[in-house]
Formats: sequence, structure tokens, C-alpha cells
Amino acid sequence: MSKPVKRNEPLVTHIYTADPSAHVFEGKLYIYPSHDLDHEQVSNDNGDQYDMEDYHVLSLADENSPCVDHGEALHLRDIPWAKQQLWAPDAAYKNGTYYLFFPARDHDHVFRIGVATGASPAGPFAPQPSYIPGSFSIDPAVLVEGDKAYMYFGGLWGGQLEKWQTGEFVADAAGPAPDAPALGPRVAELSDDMLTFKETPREISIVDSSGRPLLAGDEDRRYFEGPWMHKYNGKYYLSYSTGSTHKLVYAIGDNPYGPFVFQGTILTPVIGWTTHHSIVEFQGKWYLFYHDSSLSGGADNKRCVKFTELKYNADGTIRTIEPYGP
Ligand code: FUB
Repeated sequence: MSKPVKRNEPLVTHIYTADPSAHVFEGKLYIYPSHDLDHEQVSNDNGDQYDMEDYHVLSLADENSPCVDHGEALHLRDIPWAKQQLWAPDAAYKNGTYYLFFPARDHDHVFRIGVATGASPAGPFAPQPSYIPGSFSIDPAVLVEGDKAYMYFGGLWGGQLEKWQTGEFVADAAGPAPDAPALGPRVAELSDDMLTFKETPREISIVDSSGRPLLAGDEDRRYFEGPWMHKYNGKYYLSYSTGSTHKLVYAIGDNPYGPFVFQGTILTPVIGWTTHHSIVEFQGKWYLFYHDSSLSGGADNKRCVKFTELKYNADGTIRTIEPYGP
């Protein structure tokens, strides 16, 4: 029997895990992480060091229980369209089915987003034969709201979002100039069967308190990757990683499409280059699931998933968390 989990400590230590998407299904907390492999890799800006091949699903019965690894839920070899790099996934439940959404590079080395279905939140998941038509880039996060479901996605640099500014893939496209509006994540409503987009993905606008779009050179605040959407007191909270400045930040909007007004920092930088998270309410408390590279002594591509409690102020803002604070 493994030990009960503790806040701010690795959920599991027998495998490296990252990019946790946490959801409450069937009364338990299920966590859908990337599964980092124990490979020696040289880090580069293209993210080649993140060379993952499968997904494991984790679960917690409560905050103090042992973490269960349900084993391999989906493997690269079983996904016909995907060539490499199973990056940050998310899961959703609708129509009596569990859906696992995941990015991977296709056989042309272009990141796309796929979907796999299963009867249990723990998997296994059977992939669709092709990626979601019209999907691109990385880091899907799905909000189910009644009959509707929305996918948020997109990531700069290795996640290729810069290459889709025209709506087509332009292999050598650069990002906007520092004084131009930053690229936003994309959102698209999913079809009723959750297997396709109901609409062409739209770009989300993240603005400052005066309503001006954040600029590409504003690396402390602009969108980089890892979107997450949750609702609190009727408002829509879009949170994400600032990438090159290594923070988790958030912005608030009145509807799923935005615009979203920038608010502040949720999590200050962690050990390792990437930071990635999810936010979930479970048994009356709000939790932040995140990762760092502490378990491997700092290797960017060998991360571990952790969690801590997330608290709101009375005005709906989120209290900043220091991952290694008292
Ligand atoms: O795990 C691979 C990539 O690193 C994810 O897709 C990004 O969000 C970053 O965490």
C-alpha cells in the first residue's frame, strides 16, 4: 500500500508526471497527467526533450489517501495519426462516456489534437482514427457546461501556435513584434458527440484593466501555453502559463469566449522550465494541481505532479501561491 499523499509533495514517485488535469468523476479526484520518460535529453526551445509515449491516469479518494496509478490508459502505438510527443492531456465526461483529449505531432511533424473514448474515468481509452479536423497546436483543456463543451488550446514555440496566425500552417512564421498584441489561446465549441469542433476555433483576447490587449513583449503577463478554464461565482477564469517568465497567471471574463481581463499570479516559478496546472473543487475545497522538476533534481523533462489548496479573496481574486513557501 503506498503512502497517503501530502500537499506540495510528488503525487507519485515511481514514474515522472507533468501537466496535471484534475477532475471529479464518480466521487473521486482523477488526475490526467503527461507521463515523462526517464530519458536523458538535451533541452531546446522546440520542446524535443518532451518525448512522451503514453498516458497513465491517477486518482485520489480524498486529500489524504494514497494516490492510485491506474496504469497505461493510452499508448502512442495505438494512435494511427500520431507520430510522437504525447503532451498535456485533458479529460471530460458527457453522454455517458469519458473522453481523453491529447496533443501529439502527426506524421508531418505538425501538432494536432486527438480524442479517445472510454467507459471508465481510469481508462483505457480508444483513440479516434484521425485527429480532430481543424485542430492544431497543443494543451487542450475542456470545459463542459450543461449541454455545451468548449475546448481551449494553444502553445507558443514548440507548441507551434505562431505558425497558425493565417489559419494555415506556415512552417517558418515568427510571432508578433513585441509591441503588437500577443497571440491568444484558441477556443472552439465541441460537437455534441465531443469528437469534432462545432465551429472554427476563435482567438481569445486577454486585456489589461483598461481593456487594452496584452502585448507580445509583455512576457510577465501574456499567454504562452497550458490554458485552464474554471468557473467561480458565475465568472469564467482563464488561467495559463507565461512560459518564458515561468508563472501561472489568470484573467477573468463574463462568458466562455472572453475577453478576459488580466488579474495576477496564481503560482510563482517552480523548479524546472515549464509550469502547468489545473484548478478543481473537491469535497468543499479548491485545489491547484501543478508540477515541478524537484523529483529529478531539476531535469526539465522529468517532472512530478503536486497539489496544494487554492484560496480566493472575498472579491473573487485568487491568492498567490509560493510553491516552496512556509
Ligand atoms: O509536457 C509537454 C509540454 O510542456 C506541455 O504540453 C506544456 O504545457 C509544457 O508543460
